[in-house]
Amino acid sequence: MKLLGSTRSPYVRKVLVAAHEVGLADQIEMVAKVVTLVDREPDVCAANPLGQVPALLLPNSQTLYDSGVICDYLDAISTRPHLIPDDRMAKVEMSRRHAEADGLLAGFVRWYSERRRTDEPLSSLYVSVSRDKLAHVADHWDRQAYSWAERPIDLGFIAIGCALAYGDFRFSPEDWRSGRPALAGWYDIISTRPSFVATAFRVDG
Ligand SMILES: N[C@@H](CCC(=O)N[C@@H](CS)C(=O)NCC(=O)O)C(=O)O
Repeated sequence: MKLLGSTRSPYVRKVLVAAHEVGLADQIEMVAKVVTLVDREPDVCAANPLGQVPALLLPNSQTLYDSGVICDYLDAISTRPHLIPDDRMAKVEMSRRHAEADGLLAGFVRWYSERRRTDEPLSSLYVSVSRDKLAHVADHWDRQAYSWAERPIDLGFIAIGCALAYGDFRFSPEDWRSGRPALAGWYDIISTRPSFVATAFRVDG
């Protein structure tokens, strides 16, 4: 399987962490593709009509996207304990955490592009709204994180770990840990798992 993606994309990292956790990382070859909303890439656009990474090319020429669908697929073909619960209500609860993390990531990615824009100065309203969203989501997680360490890893926890890691990678001055000891303590545990260590963000791919 070929994964079109970049080592600086949090969505790609989510897929890679999931692949490690379900024992399929060695079956995935990463093909480096860096894209942004305004920097399109022909191979990525050919694989995914949205022009986004990650996109997974399967040996039968099928292509899968987005990151959640790819994780679903990897979970389905794995013989290891699953990242997506079989129990329907447990799956709903997991999907909510996944959606929160993906929502925060979407905000981060937009905020990062806004910060890099050179044609006009950064909008202070835009920054304050983005900062506010980060605070609300991180506070919400901090209220629950004291019990997370005892729970098995799943796709929702992987997504939250990747979102916080992206906060460190691109927004370290925002210091999401400050005043959130439960969340920081939980992140210290999840981020030392081999799957997270093996997939650290890098700016060279
Ligand atoms: N919902 C998508 C989001 C993926 C995404 O936004 N990827 C970014 C890179 S981190 C991208 O490809 N941006 C280019 C674009 O949006 O056109 C997923 O979960 O895979």
